[in-house]
Amino acid sequence: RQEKPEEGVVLLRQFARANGTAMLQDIHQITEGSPFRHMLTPGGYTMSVSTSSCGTIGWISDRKGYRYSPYDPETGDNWPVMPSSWCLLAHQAADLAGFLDFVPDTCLINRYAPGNQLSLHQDKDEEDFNAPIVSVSLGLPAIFLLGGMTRSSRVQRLLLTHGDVLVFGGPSRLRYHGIAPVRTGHHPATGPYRINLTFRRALG
Ligand code: MD5
Ligand code: FE
Repeated sequence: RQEKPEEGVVLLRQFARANGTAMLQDIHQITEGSPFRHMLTPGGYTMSVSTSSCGTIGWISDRKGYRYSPYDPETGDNWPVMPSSWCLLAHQAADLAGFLDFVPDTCLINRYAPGNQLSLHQDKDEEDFNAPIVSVSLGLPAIFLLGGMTRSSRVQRLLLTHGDVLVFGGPSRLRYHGIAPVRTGHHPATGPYRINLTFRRALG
C-alpha cells in the first residue's frame, strides 16, 4: 500500500510492521547506552518529546542551538551503532519511494508520552538536503501534520500507526511538519508510548 500525499512524500503503510518487535528490542539496547532524555531548546524550553540517537553522529539541542554531535553529551561517549537491519530498512523504503542510494548516518529516536507533541518546524540541520528523510512509526498512533514551504501553509493531517513508514525528499524535504498531541492509550508493542525513528543523512 503506497500513498503519495504530495510530490516527494511517500507513505508506505505497514512497511516496517514485520520488523517492529525486533526494532523495539534494538531500541531497548540502544537506550541502555544512550538513554532517552528531554533536550533543552535554544530558547530555554524543555522538549516534551524524549530523544536518543544512534549512528556515527546524533542530533542534539541545548542553549547553544540545534546541531549534530559525534558524541552523546549526556554520556560523553559515541552514540550507539545503528543496527545494520535498520539501515537496510531505511534504504529499501527510500528506494521504493524513488530516492536511490540513501545511506543514513544517523537515526533520531523520538519517544512520545500521552499529550506530547511536536510543533510545526523544518528539518534543516543537515548538510545535504538532496538526501531524503525516512520516518518509521511504532506503537501508539499519532496525527502527522504535513505542512507546506511556509509556516502558514495549509496543513494536511495523516494518521500514522504502528509499522507505517513515511519518506520525504526532493521538493518536500524542507516542508513544515509536526505531530499533534498523542492521545493516551496502550499499544501491545510499546505500552503507553509512540516511538518514531527518523533516518537522516546529516553529513554530506
Ligand atoms: C516524528 N519527527 O514523527 C517526526 C518524523 C523530527 C520529526 O519531525 O524532526 O524529529 S520526521 C518527519 C519529517 C522529516 C523531514 C521532513 C518532513 C517530515 N516533511 O517535509 O514533512 O517524530
Ligand atoms: Fe522534523
